[in-house]
Amino acid sequence: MILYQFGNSVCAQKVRITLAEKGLDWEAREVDLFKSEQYSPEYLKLNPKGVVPTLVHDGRAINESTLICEYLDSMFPKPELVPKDPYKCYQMRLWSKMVDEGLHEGTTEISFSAMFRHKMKNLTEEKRQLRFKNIGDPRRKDRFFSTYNDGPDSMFVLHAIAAYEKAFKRLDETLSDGRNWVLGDNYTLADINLMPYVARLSYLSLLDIWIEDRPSIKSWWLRSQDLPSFKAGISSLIMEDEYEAMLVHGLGIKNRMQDRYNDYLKSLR
Ligand SMILES: N[C@@H](CCC(=O)N[C@@H](CS)C(=O)NCC(=O)O)C(=O)O
Repeated sequence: MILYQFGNSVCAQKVRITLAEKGLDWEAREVDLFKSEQYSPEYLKLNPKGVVPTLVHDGRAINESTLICEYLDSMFPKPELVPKDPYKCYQMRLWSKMVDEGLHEGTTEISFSAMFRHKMKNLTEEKRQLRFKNIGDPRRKDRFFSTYNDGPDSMFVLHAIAAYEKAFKRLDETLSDGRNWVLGDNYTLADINLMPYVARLSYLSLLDIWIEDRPSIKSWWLRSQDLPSFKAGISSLIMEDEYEAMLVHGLGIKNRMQDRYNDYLKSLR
């Protein structure tokens, strides 16, 4: 089993947690996003969107991290991460959908505006333009451009703040009956899909903006970090300098993020 990934990328992290849960052996192939290796003709054959991760299993390429995790669960059913009960399975997929339809882009915008824009500034003009050009997706280009130019003032950062608020509000309500995990006593892909997106905010030191007054989420987050699969899939694979970079860059935008969050909450009243 081969996983095409890029070190600290959030959607590769959820696949790595799932692989660890299933106790599977796999081989990593790094696709350096800052060298635009994701747009090489060979990689585009495996992943036409030019994104990581891609899992190659039995000679077949499987795309989309959420679908990769579900695929792994169908292929290797133990331990069960997708509930058999159809209603619970539907609920699990609603959480995955929320991650894919809002949190994923939100994490990208926040990470770009905090730190990746600085990395992009160090690229040559030619390499930077190649990264912006990507595979001809104007939406993605607009988002990259806006967070590169405007950092935490980008309109897309506001979208990110709103997406996280919606997710944390729902998570808080869900956990308020004292359950340990999103769907009850056992963690499922609903939890695993969320973990990397909460981890990124935490490593950027921005998580408390949303969860300061949400103790149920704080407990869920502590439980998540304790899982051996979380350590194997995320925390033990991040290098010291990456932790340091996330902390420093996150702190650099924290005040502005807090102000924008407060303004957003006021706008809801
Ligand atoms: N929906 C896709 C999203 C994949 C995605 O956006 N991956 C990011 C890394 S987390 C990526 O490869 N970005 C390419 C880039 O930054 O150019 C999935 O879940 O697999």
